[in-house]
Amino acid sequence: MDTLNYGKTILRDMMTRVIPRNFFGGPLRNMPISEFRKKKLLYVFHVFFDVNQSGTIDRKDFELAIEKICSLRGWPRDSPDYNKTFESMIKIWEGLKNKADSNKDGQVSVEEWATMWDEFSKDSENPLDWQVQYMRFMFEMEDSSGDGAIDIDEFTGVCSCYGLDPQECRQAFQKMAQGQPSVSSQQFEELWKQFFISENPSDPGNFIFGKTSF
Ligand SMILES: [Ca+2]
Ligand SMILES: [Ca+2]
Repeated sequence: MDTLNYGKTILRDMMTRVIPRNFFGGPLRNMPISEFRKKKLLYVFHVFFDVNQSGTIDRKDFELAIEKICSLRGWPRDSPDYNKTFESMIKIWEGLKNKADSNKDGQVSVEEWATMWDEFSKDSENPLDWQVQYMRFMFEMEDSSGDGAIDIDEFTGVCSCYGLDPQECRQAFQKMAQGQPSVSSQQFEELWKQFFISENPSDPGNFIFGKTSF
C-alpha cells in the first residue's frame, strides 16, 4: 500500500470513530422531523426498547426487558409480581406492534417507530392505548415504594438498569423535577408528553428517560 492510500485508510478509520453514525442523516434522514426530536426518538428506541440491540423492536426485546425489570426488583419467575409484569409488557408489545408495524413483518423498525411518534406529536391529547399503558407501566415501575410519586433514587434505580450512568440519571432527575424532591403521576404524564413533542432542549420533559442532553 502506498503512502497516499495508507493515509486515506487511516483517515477513513478515524472518521468512522469520530463522526457519529447519524451524522449524514442516518436512518430517518427523509423524515420531516427535527434533528432534536429524531435524536430523542432514536435514544428511546435503542436504550429502552431494542434491548437486544438487533436494530428492530420485537417480542424478544420485551421478554428480555421483563427479565431485567424482575431481576432488579428481585421477583422470581412465576411469582405474582413477575406474572403481572409479564402480562403488562406483552400487552404493551402487542399494542405497539398492532399500531406501528405497518409492513407486518413482526418487527418495529426505526422508521415505523418514528412515524408513530410523529403522529403522537401532532395529537398528543389522544395517545394510543399502548402509549398510555407504557407510560403508566414506567411510572409504576419507577415508583417502587408505591406512594404515588417518584424520587431521585427510584428514578435512578430503574434508568440505570437499562445501562445508563447513575450519575447522569441523578442529574436528569434534578433537571426534570426542577428542584422538587419528587414527581407525581400527573406531573409525570405532562413531562412524558413533553419528551415526545418538545423542540426546546431546556424543557424538563426531555430528561424523563435519564439522559441530560441530546
Ligand atoms: Ca431488538
Ligand atoms: Ca415492521
